[in-house]
Amino acid sequence: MKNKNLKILQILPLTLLALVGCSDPGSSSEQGRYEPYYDKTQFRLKYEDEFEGDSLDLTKWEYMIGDGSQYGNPGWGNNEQQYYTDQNTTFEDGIMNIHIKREDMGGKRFTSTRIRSNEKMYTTYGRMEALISLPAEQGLWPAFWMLPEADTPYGVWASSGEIDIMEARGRIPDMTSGALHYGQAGVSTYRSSSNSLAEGDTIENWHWYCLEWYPDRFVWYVDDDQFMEIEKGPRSWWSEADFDSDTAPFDVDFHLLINCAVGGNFDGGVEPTDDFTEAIMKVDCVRIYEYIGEIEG
Ligand SMILES: [Ca+2]
Repeated sequence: MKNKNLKILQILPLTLLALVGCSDPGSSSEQGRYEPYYDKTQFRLKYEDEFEGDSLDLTKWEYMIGDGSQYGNPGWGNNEQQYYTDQNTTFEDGIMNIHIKREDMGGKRFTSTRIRSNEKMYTTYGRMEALISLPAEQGLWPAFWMLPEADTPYGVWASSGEIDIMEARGRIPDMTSGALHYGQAGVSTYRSSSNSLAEGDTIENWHWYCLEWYPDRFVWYVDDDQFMEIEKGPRSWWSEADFDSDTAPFDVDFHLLINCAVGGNFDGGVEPTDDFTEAIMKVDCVRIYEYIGEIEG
C-alpha cells in the first residue's frame, strides 16, 4: 500500500471524533476519505455533487436511456452490450451506486446506467475530480469522461473531441487509463496512457480520478499521482473543423459523463463470465473546479 493510505489510518480517529455530537451522522463512505491536492491559485470549485439525496439530482445530471440508437449511435459507437435505464441507480449514505445487471432489455442482455451533465455542469479548462470504487468484473467498462456541449463549433466526434479522465477494464483490476480523442469526424485518433495501482491495491478500493485541463496542457492523476501529461504543440491534438488552431477542439465547454458499459470495443468485446449476475460501480463525489490561472492571448 502507498504511504498516503497510512496517513488515512492516522486521520481516521479524528474524523470519528468530529462526527460525535453532529446531528448528521455522516456517510460511512467518508471514513478514511482524504482530500486530493490541487493548486488553489489555479482552480476554484464551481460544481460538486456528493450524492446525498435519495435520487439523482436532475439539476446537475440527466440519465441517458437506451442502447444508443435513441441518440443516433447504436451500441454507443462501440458495440456495447448494455441497455441504459434510469432504474439501475440507488443512493445510500452519500454514494451513488450504479448497478450493472444481467437483465434482458431492449434486445440487450445487460442493463446499466449512463449519466451526463450537459447544459448543467460544464467548463472550458478546469480540474475534474471523482471519488469512485470500480467493479473488478470481467467484461465491464466503467468510465468518467467528458464530451463537448452541443454548441461546439467543431462538428461531431471525434473532430469535436473527447476527454477520458478514467476508463478501466474490469478484468484488469490494478489498472486504469486516460485519453484524449480528437481529429476527424467518425475517426478514432487518440493519445492515451495507463496507470498501475500499487501492488495489492485494486480499482475496487476508493480512488480519486482527477484531470487538470489547462489552456496549454492536460494532466491526469489517480489520487495525487500524476500518470500522464499532454502538452499543447504542433498536432498534439487537432480538429479538422479548425485545422490551423493549436487549441481546437479543446477550447470550448465540455460536460461530464459517468457510465459503466458491458462488452464493447475497449476490451476487445470481452463479456462477463456466464455466472455474472450483478456488479456495482460506486461514486462518492464529483467536482468541477474552474480554471482561474492565466490564459495567454
Ligand atoms: Ca458523497
